[in-house]
Amino acid sequence: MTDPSKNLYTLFESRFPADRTQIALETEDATTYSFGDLEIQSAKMANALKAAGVEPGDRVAVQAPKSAVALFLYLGCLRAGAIYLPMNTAYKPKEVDYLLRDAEPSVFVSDPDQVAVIDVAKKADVPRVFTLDGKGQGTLAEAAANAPNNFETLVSTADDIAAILYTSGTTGQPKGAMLSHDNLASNALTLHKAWGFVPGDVLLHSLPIFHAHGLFVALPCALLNGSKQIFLPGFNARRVVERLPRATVFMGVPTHYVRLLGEADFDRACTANMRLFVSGSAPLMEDTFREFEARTGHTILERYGMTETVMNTSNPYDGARVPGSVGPPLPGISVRVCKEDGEDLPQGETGVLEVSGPNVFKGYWRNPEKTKSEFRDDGYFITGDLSRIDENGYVHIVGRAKDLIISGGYNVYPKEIETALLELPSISDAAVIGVPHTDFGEGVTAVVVPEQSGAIDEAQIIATMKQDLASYKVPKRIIQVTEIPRNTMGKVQKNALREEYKDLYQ
Ligand code: MCA
Ligand code: AMP
Repeated sequence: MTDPSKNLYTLFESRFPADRTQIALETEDATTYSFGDLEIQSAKMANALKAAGVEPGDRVAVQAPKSAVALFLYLGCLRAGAIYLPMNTAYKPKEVDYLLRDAEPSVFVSDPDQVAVIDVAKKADVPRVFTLDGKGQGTLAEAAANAPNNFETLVSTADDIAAILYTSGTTGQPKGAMLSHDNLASNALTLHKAWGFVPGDVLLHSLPIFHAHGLFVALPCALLNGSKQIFLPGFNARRVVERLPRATVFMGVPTHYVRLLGEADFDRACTANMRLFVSGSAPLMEDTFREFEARTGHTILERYGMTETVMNTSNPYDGARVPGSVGPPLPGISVRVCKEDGEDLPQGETGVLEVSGPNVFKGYWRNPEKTKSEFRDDGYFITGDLSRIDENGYVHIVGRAKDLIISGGYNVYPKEIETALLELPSISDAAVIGVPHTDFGEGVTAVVVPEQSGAIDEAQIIATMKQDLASYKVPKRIIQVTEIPRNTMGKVQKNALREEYKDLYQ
């Protein structure tokens, strides 16, 4: 589908407008950067990385706030053939430490304010540590400013790895999903076409750029279209509402849509210029879909994907967008519903969704066993999502075979949180569940048995957990019980707990 001699950046650049003075980015303070600036600044970044000793295939780990310069860094990595490894800015030093030791990057870029994280990187013997702040300033920006303006983008083969994104697992530690230039290029071209991008589109980009949604779905559609992006440092409903009249496309997680509906002036007038709203990363509630339609006249287009596969299915741009469904597979991508043992199920039955196509990643970093266990012999990747395919070929995600909570579009694996709880001397048993939450979709919730009789200090436990865990992972509530319900096999009855606490955040 894509020219294998092309680096993903080269593909983007081939779609930049001939007039390179056209605006590519407008930041929150109304600073603008042209497509010519993207070329020059990404070349400077590539040169700065090379001067810092980065060789093709080296990892460049980044935990920096979103900014235009952070985007130049991503593009510079692609151009230099380095593997871009973004980290959630909420990760605490202990979480960053694990990723650095696993990925062994040759460069780490950190927010200068994160002194403890920088310390961790030095102790992990990362050869070069640079800083980059939310204003795009720091030692990396200085190095780039002094670097040459031109860089010959490395010719990549289709299978060269462009990025590693870590995803946590149901059992163990986070694992790095390796995505090739071709995985990303093929998916970007497919989405750009499927979602009907046209000249003049303006993308309002308020997603983080450390996850697939903001980095591999939203961003490349705009770059391939030669479109301007209104590039906000994060999602803020008010700031989005203020800028929507100048945009045509918005992509967000369901929490973003719930919060937009909370703004009194979010209505038909404010969205009159909009062509497309896309939702994903977590299930969009039918109520949200309907209220959105009633308020704005727009139907949200829901799609479905994973870090390991980028996008798999999408409701149609032209045609029925069915609430509660994530649409048919995208062109060139095949899906099937199987039993846990891999046997195909007849159409209409519920099982685990498996996917195959040029979008499917190359495996987990330095983890061939894990890679093997998540693929079938015929190359299909096992998503762990329980699904059904209806008579029109539309996929419905009806649950998860994996023990996973999705809170505000971020994945939280109960096992990791349960392990952290059980390390606390005050807790003898723990189960972590997700229950309906009006803002985050699911609220991370812990049910614990104290070590000794007497009340636990909920606020104290939450504060302690936040020292080592990104705070979105930390339970919003910790409920004390005398016993955790288990079946005869000793397995925690999470369904019973979810039922019992289903109204906790309503
Ligand atoms: C922030 N907080 C959260 C979350 N985000 N708690 C639970 N779940 C969350 N998602 C907590 C913080 O820990 C903090 O708690 C408090 O809220 C304020 O933090 P702040 O950062 O100011 O929050 P916010 O700006 O309101 O952020 C909420 C958000 C954000 C806008 C919904 O989480 C967001 O943009 N999410 C999008 C995630 C995303 O892009 N996912 C795509 C994954 P405290 O005060 O206690 O410290 S890619 C993917 O899933 C696949 C590939 C796909 O299909 O797209
Ligand atoms: P991750 O790749 O770790 O960010 O998370 C991917 C997971 O998010 C998928 O396996 C699904 O469980 C979930 N997901 C993504 N998009 C949707 C959607 N539209 N509806 C339901 N679940 C979704």
